[in-house]
Amino acid sequence: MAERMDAYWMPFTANRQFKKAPRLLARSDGMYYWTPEGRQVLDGVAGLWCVNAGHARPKIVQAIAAQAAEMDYAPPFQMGHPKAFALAEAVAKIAPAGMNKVFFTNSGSESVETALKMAIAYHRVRGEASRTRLIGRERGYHGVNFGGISVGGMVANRKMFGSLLAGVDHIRHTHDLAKNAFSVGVPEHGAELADDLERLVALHDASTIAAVIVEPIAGSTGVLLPPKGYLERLRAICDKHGILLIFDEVITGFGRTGQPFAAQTFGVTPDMITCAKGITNGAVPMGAVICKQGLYDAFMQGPEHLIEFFHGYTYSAHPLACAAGLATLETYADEGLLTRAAQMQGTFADAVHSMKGLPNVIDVRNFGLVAGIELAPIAGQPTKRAFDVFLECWDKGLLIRTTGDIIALSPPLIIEKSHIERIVETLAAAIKRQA
Ligand code: PXG
Repeated sequence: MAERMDAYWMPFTANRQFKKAPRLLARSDGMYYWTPEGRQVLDGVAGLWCVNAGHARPKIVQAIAAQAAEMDYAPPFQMGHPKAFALAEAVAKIAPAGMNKVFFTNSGSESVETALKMAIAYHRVRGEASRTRLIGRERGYHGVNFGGISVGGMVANRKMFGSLLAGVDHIRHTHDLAKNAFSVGVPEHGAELADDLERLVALHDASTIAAVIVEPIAGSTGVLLPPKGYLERLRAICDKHGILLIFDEVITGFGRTGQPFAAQTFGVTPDMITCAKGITNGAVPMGAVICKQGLYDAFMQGPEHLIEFFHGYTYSAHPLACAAGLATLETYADEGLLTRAAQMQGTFADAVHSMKGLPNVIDVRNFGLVAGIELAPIAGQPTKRAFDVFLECWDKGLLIRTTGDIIALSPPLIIEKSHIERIVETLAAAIKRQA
């Protein structure tokens, strides 16, 4: 096995450790994966926050197969195909009111780059070319491209890669265990952290700032929830200073929080939403930027024969992705999955909060069908305790995700109570074993 694994340089993986003891997945259906040996593994993380309708859904499988046979590829520049328009319309229909323009990409990272470029260009086409500064947040994750890691706030993702984008700054993150540990749903304390944006406006001047990008719920950095009132306050400050607000909904989009988008769940409408993952149920790579009519209109000036936005990808609105996306949105609608997290969140919250009191558990937090369980690190060996829990769960037939010493759960939205019970039983036993 070892030689045959040599060629593949695996992403975000401890390659040498993995290749010594590989963890392989070979098949998937519904709530489960199976290993090549046929061992069943319960999916506690919807693949990687993307398989919201569960695996191998027939409608999606058939749509992809049929599209591959009918038309494999169509160029997206100066050409179009019907499913691209249909999917854009379907996405706009479930997006927050007024957000009705959809630009397609192939991943969350590309959606972020697209949104950041749109923001800077938007100000320029309106005659405010000095607004080029981008503001992110500490502990933010916005994918791995240069714009995304520049506005992102994960040191390991940034420190190796030189000087990044110029003209970026960060507001403080909202994670405060001293005040908010074991909150059920959004935490009480910390709305005032949004005022940190006023500090950066005072430092840089609003006339230099194009946009602020935040995740409504930060996923990759360990399920960091927005304090009550925080997102509203951020919106108000952006409005006051003419700054665009971008919600990175790559993980919160498509039902994770109990509404199609977290913007709707939290009642705060940004100027742009970046999304990916759940748009195709993870079955074909795809991302999108959803924006307000006014933002699009600002570009639709000048001679009609000229390209308005010099940006796009060879695979923007790929026919297979569009077919998968349409079938995915139909599946979500048929089964009420975009609001199912709201129905299941009470059961899920009770189950995950039952882990309070287990050894080394210093926080449990939840919203919709997302939970974070934070463990005290082993002295001198950060990340090890959580990763050992991950390995133990894998051995016992449960897939979870860890970041630092935080365990994240984000199961498919089709989850039933019995799956929730099995996830929590397996995880609790693994946490106890690592004590
Ligand atoms: N923004 C956010 C908020 C994300 O969560 C991306 C952008 C980038 O998407 P792509 O498709 O380029 O990977 C993400 C991706 C984890 C984990 O462990 C989460 C992501 C990726 C890898 C791991 O939580 N989210």
